[in-house]
Amino acid sequence: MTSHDFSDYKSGIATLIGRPNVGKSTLLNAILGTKVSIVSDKVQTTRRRIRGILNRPNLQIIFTDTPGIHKPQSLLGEQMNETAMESNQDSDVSIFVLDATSPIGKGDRFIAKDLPSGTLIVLNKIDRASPNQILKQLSIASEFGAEQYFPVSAITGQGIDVLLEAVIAKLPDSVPYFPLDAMSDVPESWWVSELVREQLLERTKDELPHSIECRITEWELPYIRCEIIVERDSQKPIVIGKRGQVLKEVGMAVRSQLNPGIYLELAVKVDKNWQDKPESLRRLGY
Ligand SMILES: Nc1nc2c(ncn2[C@@H]2O[C@H](COP(=O)(O)OP(=O)(O)O)[C@@H](O)[C@H]2O)c(=O)[nH]1
Ligand SMILES: [Mg+2]
Repeated sequence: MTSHDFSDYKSGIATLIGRPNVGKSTLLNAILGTKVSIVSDKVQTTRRRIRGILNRPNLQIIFTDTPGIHKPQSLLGEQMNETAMESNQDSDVSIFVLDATSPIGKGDRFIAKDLPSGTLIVLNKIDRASPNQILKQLSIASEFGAEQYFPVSAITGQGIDVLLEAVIAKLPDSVPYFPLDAMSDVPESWWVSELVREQLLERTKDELPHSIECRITEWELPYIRCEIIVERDSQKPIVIGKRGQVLKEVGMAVRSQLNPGIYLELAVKVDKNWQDKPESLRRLGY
């Protein structure tokens, strides 16, 4: 970095905040053009703060994806809300994401109460909303008194460039926070455990997605061992599947996203009510 001239450089943190499932993680991936945060149709997929880094000549934006703010039903849930609120207050640009396809309600208003000034409001999923619906949602959102409003689709990419220009306009003059070739602050081993969890979310339903956590217990490349933790004995066979079918599919789907030659072992373990046990949360790194 010593050879760089950072006299005309901008860098800052932009935080994505919003209810679960409005598309924050999908939007982050769309902005960066690469997958840094896992996505699912289940709420509360994102449990920790994840940073994705956008590098352009003369600027670096550190986008922060946060867990969706929700009514907490466990100690983990409470911690997730705190993480999200705190990172939003600490950022240079606050981006509040709303869903064009579902009613703006109590959950959104709860978050809107604490928005920093200068917040940008994004109305996502416009690919699935009619022009009338988009206008209606925007007019409801106008009560939040944001500085600017951006209808976008994280899936089709519509509106993303305009949003990005607005974020750039708000960046302070600063040297970069991260190396110029960094894409995210997520350690590789944690990323692999997230990919495992993403595949499991896709294959489970009801309350099971919330009960699942994954952690890497061995990392001796090309050998990786990932433990899948569930909350009840009865959940174990569902995650394993008939004759191990679910685990087999999960393993294949994850390996296809990793460097060739990786050997991934998956093991399922029960830790009763891990979401409410401080020592379990600590062990899992929350
Ligand atoms: N149609 C449509 N679906 C979207 C869009 N953005 C996200 N989704 C879907 O909404 C669901 C939740 O997305 P996710 O990014 O995990 O939401 P998060 O909880 O806010 O991070 C997933 O099924 C996404 O595929 C969008 O722009 N259009
Ligand atoms: Mg998410």
